[in-house]
Amino acid sequence: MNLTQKLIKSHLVSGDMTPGEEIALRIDQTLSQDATGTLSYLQFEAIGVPRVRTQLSVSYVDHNMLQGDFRNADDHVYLQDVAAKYGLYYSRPGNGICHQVHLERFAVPGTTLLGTDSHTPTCGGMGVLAIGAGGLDVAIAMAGSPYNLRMPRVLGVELHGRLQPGVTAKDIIFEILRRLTVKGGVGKVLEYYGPGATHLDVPERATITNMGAELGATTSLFPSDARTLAYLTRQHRAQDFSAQAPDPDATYDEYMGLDLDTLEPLIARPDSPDNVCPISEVCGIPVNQVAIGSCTNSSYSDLMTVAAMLKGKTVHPNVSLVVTPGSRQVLHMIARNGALADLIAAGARILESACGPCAGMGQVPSFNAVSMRSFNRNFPGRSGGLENRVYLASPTACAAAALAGEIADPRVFATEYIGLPDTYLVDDSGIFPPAAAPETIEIRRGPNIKPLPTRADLEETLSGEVLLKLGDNISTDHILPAGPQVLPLRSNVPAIAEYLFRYVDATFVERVKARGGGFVVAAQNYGQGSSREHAALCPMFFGVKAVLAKSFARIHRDNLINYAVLPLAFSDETDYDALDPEDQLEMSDLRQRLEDGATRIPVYNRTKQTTFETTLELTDRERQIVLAGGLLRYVGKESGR
Ligand code: MIC
Ligand code: SF4
Repeated sequence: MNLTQKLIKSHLVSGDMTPGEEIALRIDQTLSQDATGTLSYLQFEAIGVPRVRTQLSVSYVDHNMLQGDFRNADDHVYLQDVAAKYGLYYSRPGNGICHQVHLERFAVPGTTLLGTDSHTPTCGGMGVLAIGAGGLDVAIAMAGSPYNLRMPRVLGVELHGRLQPGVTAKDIIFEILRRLTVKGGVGKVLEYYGPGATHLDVPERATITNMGAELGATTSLFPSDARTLAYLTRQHRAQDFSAQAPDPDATYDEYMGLDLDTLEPLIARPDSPDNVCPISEVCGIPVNQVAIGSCTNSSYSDLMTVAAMLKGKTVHPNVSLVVTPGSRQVLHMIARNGALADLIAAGARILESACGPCAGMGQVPSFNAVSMRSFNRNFPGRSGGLENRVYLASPTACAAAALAGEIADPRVFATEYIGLPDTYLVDDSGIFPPAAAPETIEIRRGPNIKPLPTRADLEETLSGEVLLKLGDNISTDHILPAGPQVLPLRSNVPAIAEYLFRYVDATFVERVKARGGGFVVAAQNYGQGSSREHAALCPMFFGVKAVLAKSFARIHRDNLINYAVLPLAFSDETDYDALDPEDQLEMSDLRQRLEDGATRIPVYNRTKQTTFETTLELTDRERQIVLAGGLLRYVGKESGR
């Protein structure tokens, strides 16, 4: 068996390990971040379990760090109290980005990890089966239930050779994105192996598995080996190490080979992480902003390498360079060893350890600017301005651009990649353990924390108009943007719903309210990107009961089902072409069809007087969830509440 299959087998609660079949996995650890966490814990509270039933659950605060008023700080207080009361560790604001800190302090090879964030696969860099999911799925895992998913296909990625100077792990994942595109990983786990993998340190592996999210993959995975032991030992956690490797005769459902010797520095152009080309093709484009950080590339090694490149030099006068260290550990270490002073002396603007500009939280570049970022996503509007042109590249390439004032070949500027330190500085004082006397904890809830909206049982007939017709690869940033205006509303669904499709069609909310619902139509890979379940919950809140698309991204599809919004796939993709905005659609006998186990749902187009067919491939459990009006109601019905 390959490593993915081994980890699945050792955590399998039920199901058949045939690709596409539903399986249920025991979840050892969960993580959450504040922007998705508040909703997840409100749901956990609604489930009514007194204590988390995982081996370890950690609640991080890293997204909503701009405290423009009381709302974000209120969420932090709520999360701190919930953690203390229900048995979670709480990583306080300033302690770092969830994925970076989890890798440093908590991830254990050979375990399963479910997180309320799409980049949870970061810990796959350490031999963890780490999966991103909606907050409700994570709440249910915290309550001790297994996580349900379809058995993925395993794509073996065999790495040969060695990265050349100035070429980094980021370029490996760019090359894979170039080959597979943002939908090429849907339904798959990418499992890395081969001689090239043995040369990569854990932080480099984590950069690759992190950005596997941009392929739409279920997760990505490296073995746990001598490199893992070296990392854990330096984190003073050698006791957490176990070797995790595929069997010698392992086979894969699919195969890809990659030669690191010949890889060159790559870059993703606006507006998609798969719009990849060699940096040499875009050298000379003037750059206005460079941002180094995010859960993809803000490790100690990343920032040390950047600091070495900038040491004794000055950032170009036309460039604003911002640096967000990934964790307090990273910031503390570079402060002590002088690298932070080198960054400051070069003119870098140092931000706190958090997601920062990656979630659009500040540092919006100037109008029409070119921003070059070491981040993982450059979807339109994510930087805070629709007109910006955002490029993604390695920290090394970003540092080169900061010096040159234009996109430049990092090999001209690069120094050697700086590997692991002899020892990491371990200070867990920013992580609070659960309370010893949970019964004494009163949970404080700010006035912006509103109750969860619910949905009734699935209706017999759905009817309404096509409110929006969208194209391929609509991301959750299109559906419900992030940024400082919107993120403080994550625990207030009625308020955040006002931003639904704001940058795609500013009239959407007005129209959906006037009609009391309707349908959204899209093409391939609808809902790619983040795990934010608000992108499913807010449409449900306004009465959108189905999305018709050519295909769906995994996490978003699950979120739609969890809120009983039907993800209907066109059985014949050309039917998409025949639909127009304002067409009146109708789906009848729905409950009956679902109860009969039907997978084909006919849709009558009243405007055009035609009928076409959609496919609703649900597992038995998903069918029950939809009929019950969503996962929370299904769980309530199951437990007789
Ligand atoms: C993202 O990178 O898009 C986010 C912001 O981290 C999201 C989570 C969220 O929307 O809160 C993610 O990746 O899941
Ligand atoms: Fe935070 Fe950006 Fe990572 Fe999302 S991708 S968790 S916003 S750093």
